[in-house]
Amino acid sequence: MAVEIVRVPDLGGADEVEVIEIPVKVGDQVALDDTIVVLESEKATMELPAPFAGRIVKILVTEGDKITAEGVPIMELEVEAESTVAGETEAIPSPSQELTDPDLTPKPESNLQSKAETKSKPQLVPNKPASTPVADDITTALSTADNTATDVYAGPYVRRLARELGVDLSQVPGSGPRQRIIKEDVQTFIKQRIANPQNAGSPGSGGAIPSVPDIDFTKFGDIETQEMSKVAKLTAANMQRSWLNVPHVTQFDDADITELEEFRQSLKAEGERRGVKITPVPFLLKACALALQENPVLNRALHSDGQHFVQKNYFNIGMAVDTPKGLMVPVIRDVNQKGIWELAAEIFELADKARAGKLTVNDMQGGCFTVSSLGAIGGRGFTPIVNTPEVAILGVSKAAIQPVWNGAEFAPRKLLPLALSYDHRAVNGGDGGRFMTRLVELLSDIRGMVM
Ligand code: CAO
Repeated sequence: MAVEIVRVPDLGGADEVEVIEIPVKVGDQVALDDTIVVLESEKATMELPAPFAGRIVKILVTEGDKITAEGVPIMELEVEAESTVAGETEAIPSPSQELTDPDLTPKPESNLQSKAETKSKPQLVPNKPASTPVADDITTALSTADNTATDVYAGPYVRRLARELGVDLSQVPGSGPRQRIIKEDVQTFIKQRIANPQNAGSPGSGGAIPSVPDIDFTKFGDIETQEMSKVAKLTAANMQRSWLNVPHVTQFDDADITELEEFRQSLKAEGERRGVKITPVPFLLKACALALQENPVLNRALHSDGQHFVQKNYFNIGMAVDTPKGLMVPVIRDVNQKGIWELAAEIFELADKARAGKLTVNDMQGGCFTVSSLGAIGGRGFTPIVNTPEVAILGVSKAAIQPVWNGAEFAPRKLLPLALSYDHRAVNGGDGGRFMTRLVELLSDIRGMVM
């Protein structure tokens, strides 16, 4: 037995690589070519294979370590003497072999990567996300994780594992840095599927979804096939995931915004001076944040273990923006702490950035709740789809003046139609009703927003 040091191989031209995954632990027995470490540069991922079979006795790096030069020792492996190849590794002789086995004499300059190299050299393979995390390049539209089969963020090791186990990675939430799917995520996913076979989608379980047949539309007329944008693909994947996973309930109400509108009109001149456009949306965001504070049930997420809720004590709200490339949802942070002018300016800035395709991943992360306003476009109501892992979303339609009975007569009032969709696993009708009632109250009498 000898202990060999595994070192970082040629970095393939990268200035720095990060240790992003260590799929083994001390004591594990590994076979030749088993992946022992996954390294990631700005643009690529590299799996480091075990250069020989053996037992891991020490791991010298941790996830997140940055490595800037080849040759850095990363692991010690205890191997059968005959399974090593002279000159390929640095060997630490075990006490019993120290002076007897010339092949195991320490060779400080040797590089363990070379045996694997002669078989199959670990290579940097194109990786996601790209170095500049701009929404268009990366994988974010409605939610921050792109789990479509071709665009999931996972290394080759995890992809192979998923393939072997028959796991569709687009269904697996990533818990690694930047939502990277790691080995443990695949394992947890399988455990959950075993524990809840009804989720598995097998035909007998009632979970299977019949596919929509392909139709040759040319039989009926002229057609053209258009490439979907990345954002459109992501939106489609995220919508389907939410639609299939979330038991949706939508409830409706109208807020009387007559006074809010008068107040808003009175702010227009000052808005012009400040260079800020005041629309109903900042009032909506503010009212939602306050209603969320008072009804925290809507400000939580379901834990993937099926046993816990994750209660969020911050109030970040996503705002759906209609852009030429598709639907984007930038997030406005700490809405409860911001004033209307500040919110209006931020909405304007983020909506502009979204339309210019310049949102970063950071701009779209961390939402607790989403507001989707079609008020400027029109329509009397719609049922929004929850932006998972959030548990509720507010759909806002176009305000219109309508006759409202005030006890003595019908008076013309401006009513804003609201639709609240929520995940019934996390939010009960009572919670939804209380939230909506409070929201309507706040919008109908904005003095409540400053009290
Ligand atoms: N009822 C009536 N009028 C409304 C309104 C409402 N609910 N909401 C906004 N308006 C008015 C505004 O007041 C503004 O009019 P004035 O200039 O006279 O004040 C006008 O409509 C245009 O507003 P806007 O679009 O410039 O700004 P906004 O703050 O209303 O909306 C944003 C910003 C980003 C939400 C919006 O531009 C947008 O992209 N909406 C679409 C969201 C979407 O696609 N949702 C669906 C998602 S599911 O597919």
